Amino acid sequence: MTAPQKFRIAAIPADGVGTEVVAAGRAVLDAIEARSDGRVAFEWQEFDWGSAYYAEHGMLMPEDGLDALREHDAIYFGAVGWPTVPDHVSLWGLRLKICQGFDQWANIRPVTFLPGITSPLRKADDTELDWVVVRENSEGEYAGFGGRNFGARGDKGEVAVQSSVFTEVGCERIIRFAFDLARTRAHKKVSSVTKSNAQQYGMVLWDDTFRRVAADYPDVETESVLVDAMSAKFVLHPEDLSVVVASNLNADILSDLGSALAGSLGLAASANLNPQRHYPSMFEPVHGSAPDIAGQGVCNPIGAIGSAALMLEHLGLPDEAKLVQAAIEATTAQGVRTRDVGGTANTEAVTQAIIANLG
Ligand code: GGG
Repeated sequence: MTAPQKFRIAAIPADGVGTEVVAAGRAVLDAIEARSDGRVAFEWQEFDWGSAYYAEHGMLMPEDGLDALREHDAIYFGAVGWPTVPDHVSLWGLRLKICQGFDQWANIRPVTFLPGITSPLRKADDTELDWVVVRENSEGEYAGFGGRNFGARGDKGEVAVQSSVFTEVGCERIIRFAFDLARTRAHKKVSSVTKSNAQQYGMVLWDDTFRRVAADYPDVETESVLVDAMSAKFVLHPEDLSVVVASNLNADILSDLGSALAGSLGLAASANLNPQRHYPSMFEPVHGSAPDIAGQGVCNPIGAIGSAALMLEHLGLPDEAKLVQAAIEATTAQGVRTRDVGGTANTEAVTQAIIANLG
């Protein structure tokens, strides 16, 4: 027997339901390893970073945390955010620190209908929807530039400035990424989303770059749409979309809308990619830590398990990725569903059904 292909995975469950869904994803990957007849092995290292770590150490992850992650082949993340820590502190202290520290500039968020799941957009199991929201993940509204100053707090004299940063390099790389992705799909179309009528510098640079890059892809249909109009289009003409590329904030909002239209935020998977592979990429469900249901064992594990499938694809295991995706679809088709998508099954039951459906 040949030696197994080993993959070093860093697991960061972090906060709330993050611990539950990472455990679910790991169980599915353990099952993939077990059925590989020794061909594939995942070497896990789990990090206890997040809001509980902050309570003890005053930071969400250690100063040298990125060094600890650097040697891994991928990072499997849960969710960050807990009521004891201000949301901007936890987000910037962990998720964004990793995304920006490892230049994971492409955040891929597929939005599809799963069998048996209905939604505000899908009343019956007879329509299809297949989009990928491509989120610029390194700059834009999340550049982190700004400050609060002037006037003592309490006298209403304070001023806050939050600047967006759009670089031509940053715009071009994510737009090219979207076009390259569109070329691999049946519906070869890229919709670019900005609010460039109001954001007259950075988002006009984005639009100009989009037009310039589009000229290199004459085989791909294009459109440039303002974010308000795109929100309406998501609801009214979903069949007209394929790849949707947008800035950090706009894409975050649109992908939540997309996953709600597909049935639940709990279904949405994502990959934070460093496409040059200089650093590890990170895979996580789109949803947050959901403190209202954390610890009850009822959250939907499909977003996290779908993210594990994206990780398998990234690691060069496309057959295993397809197997996991097919097992998710078989499970929802059987009606084994958590309560956010109208079912009664708990997290464990859905996870075990997916494992059983791996065959
Ligand atoms: N698993 C995703 C997650 O933990 N998200 C937390 C969050 O607040 N994200 C906001 C953002 O990344 O824009």
